Amino acid sequence: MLRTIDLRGRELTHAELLATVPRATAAREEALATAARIVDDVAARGSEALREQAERFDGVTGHDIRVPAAHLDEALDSLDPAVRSALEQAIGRVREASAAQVPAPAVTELGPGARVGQRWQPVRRVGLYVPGGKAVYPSSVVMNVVPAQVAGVSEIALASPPQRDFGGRVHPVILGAARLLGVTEVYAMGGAGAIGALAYGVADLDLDPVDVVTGPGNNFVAAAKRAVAGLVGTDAEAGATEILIVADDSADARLVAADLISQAEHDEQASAVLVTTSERLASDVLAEIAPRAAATRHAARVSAALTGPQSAIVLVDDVAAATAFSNAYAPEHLELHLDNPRPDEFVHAGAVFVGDATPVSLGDYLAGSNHVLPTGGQARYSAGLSAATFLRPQQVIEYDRAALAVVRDAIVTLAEAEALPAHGEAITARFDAGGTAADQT
Ligand code: HSO
Ligand code: ZN
Repeated sequence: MLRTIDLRGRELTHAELLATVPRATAAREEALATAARIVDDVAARGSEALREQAERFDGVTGHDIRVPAAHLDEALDSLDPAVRSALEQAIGRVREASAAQVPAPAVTELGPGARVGQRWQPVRRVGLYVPGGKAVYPSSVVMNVVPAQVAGVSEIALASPPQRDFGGRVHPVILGAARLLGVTEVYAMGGAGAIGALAYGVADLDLDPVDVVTGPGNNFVAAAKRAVAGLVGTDAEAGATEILIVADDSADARLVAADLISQAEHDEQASAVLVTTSERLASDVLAEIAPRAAATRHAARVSAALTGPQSAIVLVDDVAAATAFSNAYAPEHLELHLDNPRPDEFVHAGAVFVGDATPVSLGDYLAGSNHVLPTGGQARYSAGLSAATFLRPQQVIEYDRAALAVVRDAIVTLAEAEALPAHGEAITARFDAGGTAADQT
């Protein structure tokens, strides 16, 4: 099932570690050219291209790309009450935790009359992508929409693939979740084409271009976000799921196996990695995982993910080596099953789940944290979706003349050092005889 990588007794440099961590990046690189072509086609031909793509990729024709309001209302009315209640609980918790992600405005006084303020401006219009291929993710509606609303975004457009089994409509639970959150601008479009449509807009659908595109998706969605980055803002790439578990001999093999399988269930490309100091745990997990994986509903997908080169059990000498491995890997999800967990030392991870009562599935739905997280090592430099994704820090500068006089000479000096004398003259003009500031120097 899972292959074993034995790093015991080996002192690896950071660069060697980076080369050793198992990853499934090849498919993503291959998707780049295809995704860019699909995005360009939508930019050039709009809804005509979207319809061709829906036929080709989703097996759907003649559907409403812009979801009529009546379909959203219908979906909300027919939501299973238990699902509605679970969604409401998730919404409440994510809303509460996201509120803490909005920084308070601040003003720094750099001297009398010299002020630099920071305020956090929401982007105006966003496009949120909710996948609907191998599985449908109403939970991702919550994870995308709530932080955007908390940030104060005024226009939200949501896209999700048309489903052949539902007459070309977006999956009804996704529609119901959107409507529950008050989102009414929804498009039945999927994959790279949907990302292109959100970024470039589609005139005959009345789809205005957005300022930021976010959301998880397959390799093509991730590649399409790369293709439109620059034209619009994007969140980190949240591709095939990763779980990395760091565990010592105190860990429960049954729980470790269950958690590895839970994320392998998403995709054949999903990565499930156990890094452990305990040979006993490694063999118990191996014994535990095979029957569990065989018995689960998506057994074939789980088995493909666990036997793929991206998944492994890694044996290390000590927790310090496990920490270094995890930081080099920068997993989307990190679980710590350690006698004495020190989460502060795991600095590169999309989200850290501490202790054996905190599985990734909790974060996927109800913890209050966000499940749209960076994959493919991007947690080294980027973060999961949050209210901050939709906010820009903006500086507001205000000096009075006396405060400007304090820094006048330094500005003129630097302007001359850069051979940009007009910069200095813009300062001294304020203090020239007859200038309004002359009396304040
Ligand atoms: N584990 C996925 C999110 C998800 N799981 C949605 C279930 N539904 C990526 O973080
Ligand atoms: Zn999941």
